[in-house]
Amino acid sequence: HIETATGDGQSLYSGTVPIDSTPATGGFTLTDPVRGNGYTADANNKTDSVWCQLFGIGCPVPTRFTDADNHWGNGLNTNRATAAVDAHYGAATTFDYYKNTHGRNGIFNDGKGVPSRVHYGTNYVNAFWDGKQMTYGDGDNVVAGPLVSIDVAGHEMSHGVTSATANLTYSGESGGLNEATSDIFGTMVEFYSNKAADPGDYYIGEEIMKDRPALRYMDKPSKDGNSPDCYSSGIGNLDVHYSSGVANHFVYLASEGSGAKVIGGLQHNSPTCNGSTITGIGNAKVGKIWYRALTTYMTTSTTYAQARTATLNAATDLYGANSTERATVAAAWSAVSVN
Ligand code: ASN
Ligand code: ZN
Ligand code: CA
Repeated sequence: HIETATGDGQSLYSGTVPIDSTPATGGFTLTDPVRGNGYTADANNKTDSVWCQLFGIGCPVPTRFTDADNHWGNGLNTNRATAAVDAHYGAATTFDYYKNTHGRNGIFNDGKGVPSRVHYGTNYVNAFWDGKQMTYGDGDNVVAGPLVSIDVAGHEMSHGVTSATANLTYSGESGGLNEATSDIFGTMVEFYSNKAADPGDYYIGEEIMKDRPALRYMDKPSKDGNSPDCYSSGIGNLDVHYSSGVANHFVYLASEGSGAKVIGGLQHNSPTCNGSTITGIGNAKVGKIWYRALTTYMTTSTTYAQARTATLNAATDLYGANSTERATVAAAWSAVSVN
């Protein structure tokens, strides 16, 4: 039988969190037996060579964490296990969100957990999913701190879900929809986590950023200085992290409605592009609609116009053709100029 152990950890951004670990020499190791043995390891500030990235040759092997008493980290990044607590909790919470909300059994829907590695490189200001595993940099502490917040973890692992489902091509309009899907589910995972230290909001990366309030804003994407709030032709020529803005704005409006309110302690203020007023249906329903659209109707080449149709079809399936939910989806797309 598999012996399991329940510990806890002092995270960087989410306060004290439960940690599922496995007994090992010297105490316990960060392997999660509850979620398909996903594990978290230390990249020891090494980076992947081009040979490693292209051919998987000569890749550095991350070191496993061990802890004698199953109380991990101390809430400070000077303890190397602290970022690992956030990453391990992020992987577990993302796994639980997809399983309990959508009936999806892991990123690949095969019941398996995935590896995460922390402390990648030096002053590395990014986090990424490479098709198999999660990688987190420590940031430079000028632009950003360690990139292990719950919304970033959920964002990156959702790239794996997108690849395994619609597989939206990472350029043009489909690329914007791919990026938006990660912002949408990263945000849903943050709401699912529901921790006082990092409650749900529609900002992306508010915990990690040091030189601005957040990386992106779903209520009004143009707050980042680059993303459009409203659709226009040619949007597919933008960087995918900007063309995502219109779909993020759609999800905000459909969930929370237009106008101003404080959510998770942060000011949100969402204008519509057509002067309409929207009443939201809540993000639980919008998350269900987007997941069904992604997994049932979207393909590699889905455009914004086709995403409108995909979500309308999903809303009809889930709530009925004459439902308030479907009408709100239609109104929210129109409110971001996707008609
Ligand atoms: N953090 C970036 C992102 O997820 C890196 C990448 O994978 N493109 O958008
Ligand atoms: Zn992304
Ligand atoms: Ca957030």
